[in-house]
Amino acid sequence: MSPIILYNHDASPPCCLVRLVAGVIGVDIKKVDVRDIENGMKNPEILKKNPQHTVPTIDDNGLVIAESRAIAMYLVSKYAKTGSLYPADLQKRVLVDQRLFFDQDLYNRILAVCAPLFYGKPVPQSDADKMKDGLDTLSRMLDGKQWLAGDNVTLADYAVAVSLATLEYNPEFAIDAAKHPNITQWISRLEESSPMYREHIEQFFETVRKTAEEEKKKAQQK
Ligand SMILES: N[C@@H](CCC(=O)N[C@@H](CS)C(=O)NCC(=O)O)C(=O)O
Repeated sequence: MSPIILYNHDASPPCCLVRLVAGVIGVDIKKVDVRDIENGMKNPEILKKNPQHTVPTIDDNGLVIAESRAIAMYLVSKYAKTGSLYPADLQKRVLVDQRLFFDQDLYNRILAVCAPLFYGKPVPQSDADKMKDGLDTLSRMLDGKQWLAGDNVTLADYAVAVSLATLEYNPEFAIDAAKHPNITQWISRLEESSPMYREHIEQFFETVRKTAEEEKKKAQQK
């Protein structure tokens, strides 16, 4: 058995989710860093593997999977020692699934307030409003709850936390603890839940800050 290959970019939030989950469950991955994120996944050989030409993509001994949340579900289902991150019980699992689908939408809203930075453009008010509406929804989901789906940390918590970490690209939209205490308290709980989580998320924050600075400079030079 060869190690699992991860087509990766360190500044990519969905890649961060895969690295984080692999780290927490203790599965070895071999990173293949795709430096040019726009073009690097577009050669014919890679396109045959992943027509979406996105990172993250994994290749587990010939089984190729794209989409970070699908990869995370697969890794936990196949390699985790316990099922708590993605429970086998259908009634518990569907709650995690629901939040993971919610996260895809939330991530797109977050991306819409971060991506303009790469082009030196302002954030349209409608996108800012949609993102804030997403945070309000998340805050309601966490009302009176420790975790997003059930009584313990699940993939849903990790996925949404990584989406929120993406806001570091545009700190103007950082979570306001006074407005969203449910969210900031839940983030603190996650940080306390596992040293591996903390390690990955801190590394990601650092990479994002560095990348955001570089992109800002590039946009100013255009
Ligand atoms: N929904 C996908 C999104 C993946 C995605 O958009 N990845 C970006 C990098 S963060 C990418 O590969 N962009 C290059 C492209 O789309 O060609 C996931 O969660 O894996």
